Amino acid sequence: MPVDSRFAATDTDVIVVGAGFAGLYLAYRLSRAGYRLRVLEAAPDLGGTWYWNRYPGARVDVPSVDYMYSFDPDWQQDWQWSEKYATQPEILRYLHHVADKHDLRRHITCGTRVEQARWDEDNAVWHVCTGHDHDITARFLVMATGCLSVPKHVDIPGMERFAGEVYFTSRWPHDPVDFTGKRVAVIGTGSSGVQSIPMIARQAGRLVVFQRTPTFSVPAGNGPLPAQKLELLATDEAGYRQAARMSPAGVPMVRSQTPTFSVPAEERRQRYETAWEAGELLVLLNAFADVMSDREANEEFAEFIRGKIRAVVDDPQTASALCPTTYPVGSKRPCLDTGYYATYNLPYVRLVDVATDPIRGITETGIDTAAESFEFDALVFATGFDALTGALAAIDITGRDAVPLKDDWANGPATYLGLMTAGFPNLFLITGPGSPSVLSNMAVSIEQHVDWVVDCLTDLRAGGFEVIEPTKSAQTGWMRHVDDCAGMTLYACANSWYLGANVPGKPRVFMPYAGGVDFYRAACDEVVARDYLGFARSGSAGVRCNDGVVRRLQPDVQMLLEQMAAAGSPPLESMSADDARAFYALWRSALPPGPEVGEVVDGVLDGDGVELAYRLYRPPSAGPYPVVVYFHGGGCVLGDATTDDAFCRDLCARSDAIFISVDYRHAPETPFPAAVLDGMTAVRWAAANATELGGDPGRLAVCGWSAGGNIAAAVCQIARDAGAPEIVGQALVTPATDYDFTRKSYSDNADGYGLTTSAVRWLFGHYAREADRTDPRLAPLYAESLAGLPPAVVATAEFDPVRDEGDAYARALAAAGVATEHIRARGHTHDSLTLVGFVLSGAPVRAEIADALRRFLAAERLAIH
Ligand code: N01
Repeated sequence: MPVDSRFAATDTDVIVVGAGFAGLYLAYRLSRAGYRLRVLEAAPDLGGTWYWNRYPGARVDVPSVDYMYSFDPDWQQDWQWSEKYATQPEILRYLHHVADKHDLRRHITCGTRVEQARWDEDNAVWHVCTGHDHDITARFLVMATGCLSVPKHVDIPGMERFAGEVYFTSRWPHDPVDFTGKRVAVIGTGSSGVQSIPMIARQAGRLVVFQRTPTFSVPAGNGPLPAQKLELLATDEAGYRQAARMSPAGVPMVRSQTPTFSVPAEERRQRYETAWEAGELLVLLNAFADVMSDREANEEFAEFIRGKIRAVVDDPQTASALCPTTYPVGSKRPCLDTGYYATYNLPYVRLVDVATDPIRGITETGIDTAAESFEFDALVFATGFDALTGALAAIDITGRDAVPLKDDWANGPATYLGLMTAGFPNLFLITGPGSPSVLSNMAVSIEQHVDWVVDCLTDLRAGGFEVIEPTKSAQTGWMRHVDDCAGMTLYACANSWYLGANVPGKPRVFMPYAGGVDFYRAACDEVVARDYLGFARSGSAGVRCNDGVVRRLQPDVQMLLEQMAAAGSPPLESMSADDARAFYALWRSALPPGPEVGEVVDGVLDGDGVELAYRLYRPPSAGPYPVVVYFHGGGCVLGDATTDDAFCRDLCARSDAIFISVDYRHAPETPFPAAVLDGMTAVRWAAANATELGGDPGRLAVCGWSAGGNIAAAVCQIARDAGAPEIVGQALVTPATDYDFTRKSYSDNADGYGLTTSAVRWLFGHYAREADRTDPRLAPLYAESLAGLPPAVVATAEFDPVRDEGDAYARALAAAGVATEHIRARGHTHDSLTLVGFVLSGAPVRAEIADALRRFLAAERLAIH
C-alpha cells in the first residue's frame, strides 16, 4: 500500500538507516503498516551496537527481561534469557531470533553505508547516497543510527607507531583474541573498560590500566533472572510493560519522593546499602529523590560508594585513585561490573592514574607517560564514543535550502522532541538528542519513538499530507524545556559524553532529556492529541501549520500540576472557609520541610493591644541579623504563621536574616483592613524589639507572598506616610496589587495552574467589598504616589492569574523612582516559587530574591554604621 502521492514517485516510501534494535522494530512496524521500506546497514550483519561491541565481558546494563521488545508478547514461549544481565552474544542471538521470527531480513541491506542524504524541496523526497547505490529516493528518512555507534577518535600521539596488537572495544574482532601471558594495556575506564578489564585480566600475563577519570561502578550481582521480575511478568506481562513505559527511566519503578536529609543517618545508610545490593543502575540513582539534584545529598551517597571501593581494593593508593572525587555520582554514566575493583588486587594488574601521570604518547613498543615507559604486546582502547550526534554528523545530511545538518547544529543539536529538527522535513531521529535516550532503558525509548514515527506517518497519510516538519518556535520551546530539565540536575557538573565533553571541539550542551520517560511520553502524546502541535504539514490536503510550544511550564511544576490533577483536589470555592483552611493547612504541611536554620521559635507578639502569633527563624550564623517581617499567602483567608514554613526557612538561610512570619487576622471573620493593620502592628513591634530578638534595629525589611505580598506592599506605603518605622527593602512574591479581574492574566491563566481565577474571586469576596477596591491598603497600585518607597524586588510568575498586577506594580515602582528589581519567573505558577524541596526550579528565583534582600539590608547597614 504505497503512499498516495501527488508528489514525485520515489524508489521506496521510507529509508531506515541502521539495523540495530531500532531498525528492526521499524522494519516490523513499517512493513505491517503497508509501507515500502529499505533498511540500510553499514555492518555486514544486523545487530547495531550488539554487532560491533563484542569485547570480552560485554553485557547489557539494564536487566535482560527489561531490555527487550514488548511488541512481541510471545517471548515466554520462544525466548528465555539465561541471566540477569545477558552477554553480547546472547543479545545478538535474540535480535537474530526476532528478525527471523518476523521475517525482517528481507527489508535489510547490510554492508551498505549511507554517506549522504539530501532533501529535494521541489519533489519532496530524500535522495540517499550509499557506497553502492548512487541515489535512492524516499519520502521519509528515519535515522536509527544509535546513540553510541561512532567511536571517538583517539587523540593520543603516536597511535600509528605501535608495532603490537591494537584493539578497540567498539570494533572488536570476530575471531577470539587470546591475551594469554601477554603484556596488555587498557586505556579507558568507562563501561567498556570496566566490563572488559576483569576478563582481560583472566588471561593477561601483565595488565596495566590507564585511567584518566575514575568511575563509580556497582557490582552487577549477575546470576539467575530476578525471581520477582519473572513473577510479575508471568502474572501480568502487559501490565509490567505498561509500567515500564510510564516509569521515570523505562524500567518499572516509582520515583523516590524522599529527600536524603529528611531521614536519619542510619536510615540513609540502610537505603544506600539496599540500592547498592540491588545491582541496578536505575535503582541506585533512585535511592533518594535528590541524589541527582542536590550536591550535598549526592556527595553523601558518593562517599558511601567510595567506602565500598576502599573496602575491596587492598592497596590504599590504588583505592584512592579509583575513588571518583571530581564529579557527582550519576553525572557521568555509572557502570555495572563483575569483579572490577577486585581485579586491582591481582599482583600483575596495575593502575596508572593518567590524571597525575599523563600519557605522553604511544611508542613502537608501548606507552610513555610523563614518569615511566611501559612495554606492551597489545593495546586495548576503551575510549568511548562521539555520542548522540556522532552518527548523524558522520553522514552528509542537507535539508531545506541545502543547509547541512552539521552547520545547523554547529552550536549543539536542536530538535523538537528529539524526533525531528526544523529545516529537515520528513527526517526522523530515533532516540535523538532532546529525548530520554541514553538516560533510559533504550529498548523502551526505542519502541516509543518507533511507534510515534510510524503512527505519525499513518496520520499523515490519513490526513492527505506528505511532508511534516517542526516549527522553529516549537523546537526552541522544546530545547528550552530540555535545558530546564537538565538545569535541575547535577549533570552539568561533569565532563561527560552526555555533554559532548569527551570529544575535543564538540559544543558543550547537555543532550538527553532528563525529565523522565513518563513525562516525555506524555509530551509526545499531547503533541499528537493537539493535532500535531508544533508541526507544519503539507500535501494534497493543503498546508496546515499548528505552531505552538508543548511545554512552557518548568518541568517540576508541570509534574506537580499533573499529580494534583490526578489527585482530583476539590476547588477552594466549593468549600466553606473553615474547610478550605483545613484543606490548605494539610497540603502545606505535606510539603518537604525546607532547609535547617539556626533556630525556630514560636511566640506571640503584643502590639497596640493586639496579640498575634508568630514564628521566628534565626540563621545559623552569628548575629546580630537584619530582620524581615514576613506575611504568608492564602488570600487573607487561609494559612497562618507556619504554613509557609519551608519558604521562610529557605529565605532565612539564603539571606542570613531573621524572618518573622506573622499570623495576621483572617477573613471572613475579620475582613479588610484587619490584615493590613496587623501587618503594621507586626512591623512596629519588630522594629521596637529587634535588639531583644537578636536583630539589628536599623535593618528592617518586609516580605510577603501572594496576599502576603499585598500586605507587605501596603505596609511599606503606610510606614512611608507615617514616617516610621523605617523599612529598608520590600520583597513581593507573586503579589496581588489591585485585584483587577479584567487583566489578561486572569483569563490566560484562569485554570490549570494551581491558583485559579475563580479561587481568587472567592478569596477576594471573603476579604473585601467592592467599595474597598480603590483603597491603596487593599490595592497598593492605586496609591497616589509610589515615590519614596523602599527598594523593591518583585517576583511574578508566568502562569499566575495575578501576574499582570504584579508586573504593573513593579513597573509603577520603577516609574516612581523606586529602585526595583523585577524577576519574571518563566514557567512558574502562583505558588510554585514557595514549594521548597518540591519545585527545584524555583531555587534560582528564591536565590535572586534573597540576594536582593541581602543587598537592601547590607546597604542600609553601611549607611548607618
Ligand atoms: O566509553 P566512555 P565507554 N586518554 O566514554 C577514557 C554504553 N555502554 O565505551 O572519562 C585516556 O564511558 C575516558 O576518560 P574520561 C554506556 O552507556 C554500555 O566505556 O574522558 N583516557 C573514559 O574513562 C556507556 O556509558 C555498556 O576522562 C581516555 C573512557 O576512556 C557508554 O556506552 C557497555 C582518553 C571512555 O569511557 C560509553 O562507554 C559499554 C585518552 N585520550 C558501553 N580518551 C553496557 O553495559 C578517552 N579516555 C550496556
